[in-house]
Amino acid sequence: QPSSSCETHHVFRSRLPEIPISNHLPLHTYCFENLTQFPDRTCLIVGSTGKTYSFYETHLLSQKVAAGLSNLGLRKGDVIMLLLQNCPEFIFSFMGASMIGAVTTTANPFYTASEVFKQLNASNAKLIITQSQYVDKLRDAGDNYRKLGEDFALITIDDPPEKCLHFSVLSEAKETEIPSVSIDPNDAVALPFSSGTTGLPKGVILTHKSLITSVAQQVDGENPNLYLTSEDVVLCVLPLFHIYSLNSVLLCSLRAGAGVLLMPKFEIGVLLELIQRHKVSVAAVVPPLVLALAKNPMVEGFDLSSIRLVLSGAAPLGKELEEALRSRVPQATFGQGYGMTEAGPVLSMSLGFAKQPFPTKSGSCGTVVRNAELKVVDPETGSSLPRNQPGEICIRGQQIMKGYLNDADATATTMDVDGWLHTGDIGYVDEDDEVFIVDRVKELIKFKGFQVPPAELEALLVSHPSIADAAVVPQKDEVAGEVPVAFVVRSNGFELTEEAVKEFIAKQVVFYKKVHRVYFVHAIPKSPSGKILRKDLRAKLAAAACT
Ligand code: 4UW
Repeated sequence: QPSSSCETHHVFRSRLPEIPISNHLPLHTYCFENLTQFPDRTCLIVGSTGKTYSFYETHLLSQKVAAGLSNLGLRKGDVIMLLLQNCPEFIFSFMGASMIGAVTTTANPFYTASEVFKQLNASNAKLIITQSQYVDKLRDAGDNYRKLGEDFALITIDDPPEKCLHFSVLSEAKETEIPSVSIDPNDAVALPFSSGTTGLPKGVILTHKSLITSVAQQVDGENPNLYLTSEDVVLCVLPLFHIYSLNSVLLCSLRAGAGVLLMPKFEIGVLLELIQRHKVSVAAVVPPLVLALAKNPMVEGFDLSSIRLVLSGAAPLGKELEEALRSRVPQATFGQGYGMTEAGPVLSMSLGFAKQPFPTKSGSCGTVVRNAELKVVDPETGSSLPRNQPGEICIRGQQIMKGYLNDADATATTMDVDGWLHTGDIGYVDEDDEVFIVDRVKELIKFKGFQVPPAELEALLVSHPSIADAAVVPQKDEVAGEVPVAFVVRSNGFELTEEAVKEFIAKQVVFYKKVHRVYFVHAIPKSPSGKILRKDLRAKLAAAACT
């Protein structure tokens, strides 16, 4: 497309035609819009008990929870936090909150107290829905944090400990008591946290419009990019608190009428048994799960012939692993999706999953979703690049976030004035419109697809009295993909061991943010403006690995 200047703009689009998207609706209305076509179909299967909920029941329970939340005083715009492993209550709460115009922030139940409270404070959540085993850590926050009973209430889905309510206060409310609220498409509905391209975790404002657009880009239209039907059973073992599972597994399945098999955690034996028993047809996975399915000898003992699609994403996947998986489940179509929380989250998805599929190449992360634009820019000049030239991937469309919560600066550095979201990923688009990711220029470290923000670990490290300065960078790891390692400058005259540093961090963070190695150095390399030269440190690691 020629532009007003002499410069050429290279913008890539889907091979699928644009479609009309009902993103004027509230998210729950859109997701349950086709309900009358399959009210009695199984919507949710609880893997551990075999209990099921039909689409009708799932909708009704979501309505009851909506009324219950309202009875507790929650109003439009208020935030609730879900601190849950995958379970049906997660779905009823998320959809119920949407029905009263409330916003859900999701967090990892394995977070330490300080990690939970940082998010609780930043999101201003008034209610946490969790499991009793996580309550103890929420009782005594430090003075800087919100207080149970005063600032926020706790509901548990199992036997409530002292000062907690049971989930039945929500699920046994009368669905007729839902207040009528008017919801604007630009109102927030979900508030996942992500560190984006730099800094600490921030609330990512996803609106009704963004999430509907993203789901529609995947499962709507005559030839959906991700073809799901009411005959499908979709594996939900990836945590719903992460946007990948929330959007591409849960919301897409609700919209398309597919059943969702809920597993609270990953255990290979249980997983294989459940795939066989419930005839899972669509498996949404991350690279470490691909590794397990491709390499674990237990797989041979199970019938996985029901699987027709395997979708991987959230971290890079090696070609060799992809090939190994293909030979284990030869009948299945394998492909990747590429997502980023801020992008709503899907940027690209394999067209091998379409109703009328396209051929795809190994290593590809799919093709940009429909009703969106993708460009690849030269990080130095900012100009867009043609096919097969790697640069920073940018995306534009109605699915992307509204912005970061209370952080105009971070929003402005991530989304430019023309509406392009800059991902911090380096990749290219080939002659068949397939996207390949080759590097990551942002700080973010990904451990098995989980976000590890270096800035968070650096802040903890320099809070140690014997540490003068610190930097955290990724080191390649065969199982996790990447692990965080630290470069540490000791304060003058202090003895400090690697073990002591590791332990200091380990007790403050969730397991995947633990520092795996500590390298003591005399100074952290920095640019004249004081920015850590992470590239230099990564190069140092790579060089050390070769010697
Ligand atoms: N290859 C290489 C990939 C890939 C990747 C992501 O935690 P976040 O913010 O978000 C995600 C979301 C993933 C996702 C969502 C919905 C979906 O359908 C899907 O397809 C399977 C995936 O991970 O981390 C964002 C960062 O994670 C990296 C990349 O650096 C991105 O900016 N990443 N997917 N296929 N890297």
